[in-house]
Amino acid sequence: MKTTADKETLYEIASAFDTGSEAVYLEPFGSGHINRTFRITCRDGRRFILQMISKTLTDYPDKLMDNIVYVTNHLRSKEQDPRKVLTPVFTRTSLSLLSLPSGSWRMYRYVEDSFCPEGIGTEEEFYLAASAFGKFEEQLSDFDPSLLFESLPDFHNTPFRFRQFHEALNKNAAGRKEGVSREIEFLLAHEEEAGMLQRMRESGELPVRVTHNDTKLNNILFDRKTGKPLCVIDLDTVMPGLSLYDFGDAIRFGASTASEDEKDLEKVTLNLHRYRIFRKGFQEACPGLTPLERELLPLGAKVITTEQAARFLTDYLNGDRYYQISYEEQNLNRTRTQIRLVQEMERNWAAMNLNAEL
Ligand code: ADP
Ligand code: GN1
Ligand code: MG
Repeated sequence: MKTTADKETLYEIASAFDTGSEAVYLEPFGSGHINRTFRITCRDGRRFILQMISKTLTDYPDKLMDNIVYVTNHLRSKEQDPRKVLTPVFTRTSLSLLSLPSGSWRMYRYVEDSFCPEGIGTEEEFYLAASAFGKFEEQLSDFDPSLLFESLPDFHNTPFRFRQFHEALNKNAAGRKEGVSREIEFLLAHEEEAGMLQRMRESGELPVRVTHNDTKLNNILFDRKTGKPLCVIDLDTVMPGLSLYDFGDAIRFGASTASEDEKDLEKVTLNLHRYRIFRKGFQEACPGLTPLERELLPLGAKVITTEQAARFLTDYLNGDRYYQISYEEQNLNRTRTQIRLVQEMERNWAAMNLNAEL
């Protein structure tokens, strides 16, 4: 939002939605890597989130919004408190998505008196996040996953992510391949193991469920007054998937001792205590997990972290086309932290697999 003209356009976009009164204030909001998010304040004081869905995300933003409407309707049938379910706001012509040449826009009710924990959050917040993501899955366990459109096909299909990585290596579009041979070697050595979950999904050993697929802590809104989770947000990736993806991605992000783009790799390790409390919270909130799913939770963390390293390196090799970056080597730094985290998981593998005290 650089110029006044941009701002005027944004107000026009906001006015297409059924907000009840006119938007009088608008500001960029949040710190996601993919979408552009704004917070709108209307004349009557009510606030909303206006988001442009990134063009890199999907060719079918309308179907993605259908998914979000189905899922939030289902959750709302199980929750009395409106602050506990993300609520889409429709356009004045009753559409969940506004398609414009600038992109695809949507709106949500802003959840007042809420916050997203900073970074990885406190231990308490991380434990509560496990309950919230677990409850989200549990509440959707009676929703038929096949009713959802696979809006981001192969999102956590790790062999597919590795195929994209191989393509990026072959093209070497940004001429960066030569500088990252150690990272490439690490990923190639882990490719076989990283494909295990997808193979077990295909063979039917692991059940396909409705999953969130992007379980970073900042995708949960907490209540500012009580400190308890209110609702799960960022539902773009809600699709048929594996529980192990949701568990694994949360560990990847929230049990690391350093930020995703930390340059000093000595700071990156796995906080086993945080790993255990998240595992405890997730298992408690998801009583329907099968014995095999429970057993493979550590592998979920390792696979998703390896996959994320491959995704970041792919984007680096392609010239930073997918993840927003704020400096030149950010995707490489992100790759390196993920690789270090996988190594730290390997070092702590026995402890990660010990489920005795849970
Ligand atoms: P991204 O895909 O870019 O991460 P999110 O949907 O997670 O986008 O939104 C970005 C940020 O905006 C969130 O981390 C949160 O701080 C804020 N946010 C999103 N939706 C709401 C909402 N309904 N109420 C309050 N804050 C919200
Ligand atoms: C993206 O949008 P955000 O920042 O919550 C990405 C996730 C990655 C994450 C890495 C739709 O999440 O898959 O794990 O960055 N989301 C999408 O930080 O690709
Ligand atoms: Mg987000």
